[in-house]
Amino acid sequence: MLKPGVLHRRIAGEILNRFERKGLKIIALKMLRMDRAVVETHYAEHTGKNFYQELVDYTCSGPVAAMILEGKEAVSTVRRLIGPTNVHDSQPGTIRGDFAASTTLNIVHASDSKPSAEREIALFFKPDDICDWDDGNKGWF
Ligand code: 3AN
Repeated sequence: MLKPGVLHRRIAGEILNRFERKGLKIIALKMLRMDRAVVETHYAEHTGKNFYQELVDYTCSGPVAAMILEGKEAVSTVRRLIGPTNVHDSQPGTIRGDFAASTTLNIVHASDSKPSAEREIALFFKPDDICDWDDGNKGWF
């Protein structure tokens, strides 16, 4: 999920491009504004931490772009492309390493396991929103 800062900064294409050129396949994509209650549930594990309020406010501050990316080892591949949560550990070349200076405002969210991906996909998408397509590239990526 591209958080509001990405849309504000007009870098959505740049970030999508990184997933695409790696060979991940976009099978669903939508823009929406996240409901505050949903965001609070989503980040429930961080309730009470000193960055929680800023995190929730940021995530609700404008539109987000949610997507489903498909590919071999997609969860770990995406996590490597975005870089670690702490932006000071994020290497140049990763999305957070290149575009985020604040860990709380670290501009993207990515599921950290297959079960969390399944739960989060259900939060954003209906089955009809998912467009499974085959370009016949035979795994050349
Ligand atoms: P990730 O987004 O890398 O999966 P989570 O799920 O642990 O990391 O944290 C959710 C979000 O909470 C992060 N994307 C970041 O915005 C914020 N966050 C997590 N840990 C910290 C921290 N120690 N200091 C500031 N913000 C944090």
